[in-house]
Amino acid sequence: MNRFLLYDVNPGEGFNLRRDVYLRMANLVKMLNKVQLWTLVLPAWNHLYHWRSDVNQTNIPWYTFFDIGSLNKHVPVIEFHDFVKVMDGRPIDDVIYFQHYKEGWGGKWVEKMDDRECNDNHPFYQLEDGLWHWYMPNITSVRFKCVSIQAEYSFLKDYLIHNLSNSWAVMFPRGEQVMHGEYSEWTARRSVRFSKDLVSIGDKFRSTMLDSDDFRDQTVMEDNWKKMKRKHGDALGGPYLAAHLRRRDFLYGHQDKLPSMKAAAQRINEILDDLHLKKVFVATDASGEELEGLKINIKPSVEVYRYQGDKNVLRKYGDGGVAIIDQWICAHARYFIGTTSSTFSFRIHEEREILGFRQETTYNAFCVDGNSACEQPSKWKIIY
Ligand code: GFB
Repeated sequence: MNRFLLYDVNPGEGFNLRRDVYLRMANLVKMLNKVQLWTLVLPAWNHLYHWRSDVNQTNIPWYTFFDIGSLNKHVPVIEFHDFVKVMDGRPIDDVIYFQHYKEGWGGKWVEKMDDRECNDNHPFYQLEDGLWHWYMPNITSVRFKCVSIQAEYSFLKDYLIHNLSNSWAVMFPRGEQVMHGEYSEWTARRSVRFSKDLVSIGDKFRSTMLDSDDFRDQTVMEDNWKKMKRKHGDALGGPYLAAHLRRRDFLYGHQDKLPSMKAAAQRINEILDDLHLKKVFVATDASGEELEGLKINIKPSVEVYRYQGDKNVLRKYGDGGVAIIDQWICAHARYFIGTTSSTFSFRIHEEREILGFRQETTYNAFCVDGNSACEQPSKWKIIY
């Protein structure tokens, strides 16, 4: 029997943490497949808090953003809309709603999970048909329960194989509640490649605006990620500096870590001088007006670029697609500097690690004004 694992993430979480939760679930499915045949159902992308463009951004399949063939080389995956066809009206068996222990962690890390009363309001409700329903159309469940958990994803392997042995499909709506685990996350991470369409839009921007192409930049990739192994220093990068400047809600949540636009421009000027570069690519969620505050403080001899998808790109790939194109361009720069604590910047670090950049050119972050020696991002060395 082919069994299916569905998952989702707390609706408030952003795109790049969701990508991280995918790694945990994919690795769980990897472990399960050593014992039984399991397929991971990719949750359709629905309107996220940060996606503000005036285009329809609901029920977006993963192939819009990622290369499904590459994901499938790590574990069997299926798009949500294809799973709905497989279901053919049949309910799934179990929805397990993970939550914290209400009483806290208890000071000592032990892996555990227990059936508990639900802590929060959740979107699941039982109707007269006896089935559990929620915001996903066309999908119901026979059983629902809340489970308090503190564990790595590997802890769930035995639970799924033994405790839920009769379930053909199980859903974890709060996948972010389980932690990373024993498998090398890098294998799963390497399997998450961007869709060829988005890569090609990013490459076109690199070549027309930034004099950047894979051959000269030493960033040619193998078609099959399993065959790609790079050492630090193999990649050179295009002749531009890339900066990720996270603004908007970060200005409130992380104001102690964010530079003013003036300070960011000063730092950009310094790096450009050091590296003798004349172009800077800025990825940001800042408003146009805020970005002007940066530009006026960058040396006049420097060309400043930002990628903003035209209407067609936005309609087809949404804000998620534009963000990926930004990340792709940042990943190919000679030098990258990002925003402390932003998962958007973290995903760029990983992309550059896969491409084989020297770590000094990747793990850099802007400092808050007045503290030029702030803590820099920790280095996550690729392991093959
Ligand atoms: O990706 P994300 O989870 O990263 O959320 P953080 C930030 C979102 O803002 C991205 C947009 O997914 C994009 O939609 N965004 C940010 C950008 N920077 C850029 C950029 O340079 N270019 C483009 N095109 N879009 C966390 C959130 O954000 O911040 C949490 O996940 C919470 O929900 C926390 O809001 C404060 O880790 O930066």
